[in-house]
Amino acid sequence: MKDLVRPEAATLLNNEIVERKNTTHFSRQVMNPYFHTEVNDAFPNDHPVTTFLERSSGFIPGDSWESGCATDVMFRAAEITRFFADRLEIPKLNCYADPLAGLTANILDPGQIFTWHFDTNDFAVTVLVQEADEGGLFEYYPAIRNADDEGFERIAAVLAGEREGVHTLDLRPGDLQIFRGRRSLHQVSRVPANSRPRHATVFAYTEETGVIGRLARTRQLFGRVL
Ligand SMILES: O=C(O)CCC(=O)C(=O)O
Ligand SMILES: [Fe+2]
Repeated sequence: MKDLVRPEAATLLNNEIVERKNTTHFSRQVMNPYFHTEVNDAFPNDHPVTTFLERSSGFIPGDSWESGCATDVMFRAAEITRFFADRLEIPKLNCYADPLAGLTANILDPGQIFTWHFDTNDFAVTVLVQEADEGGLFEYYPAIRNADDEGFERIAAVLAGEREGVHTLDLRPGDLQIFRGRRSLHQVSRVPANSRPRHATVFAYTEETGVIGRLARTRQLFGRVL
């Protein structure tokens, strides 16, 4: 949704990121689209499970945002979650209850990339609040897998550089998107070394109440658990 967040509000969200940027947990690793980093001998070499690509971005964790700051208000406001639920055609949307992964900002500093992956939350809402000078593009292959078909061949092709089926969004500050990252392979392409950092606010939601992330994933992305 283009320009859903007004320019002055996008600036406010970005300022809240800048104020908390020192709490970002950056990690650099090679991982497969399922966030695994260990070789699995049960799969051949060119299989998505054994294809490891660089992720070098960072997250500002959920406990960096105090209740009542603009980012937190936007994440939790009943009017807004109602609006998202209507767009998704589901009865109700719950804030992802994970204290670190529920409300985050995704930071790509110069040189960084968030490679192809699937999310574990049901729905994510992102607002780009500071764009890179070039690169840092959100790219996705909609519904590349479903409950009956892991789509390994299609995924392997995208990981090898195939562009067919891949959509690229030309996001601008204030654009908001809702996506089902569990089924749609997606990435944020590399931000060049001489660019401004790319900042995106990320709101995670679930259909069930009280959902939290697994310990191993939490350690991997946030460097700690609560
Ligand atoms: O920064 C974005 O636009 C998307 C981030 C993302 O894919 C994620 O946090 O899982
Ligand atoms: Fe994602």
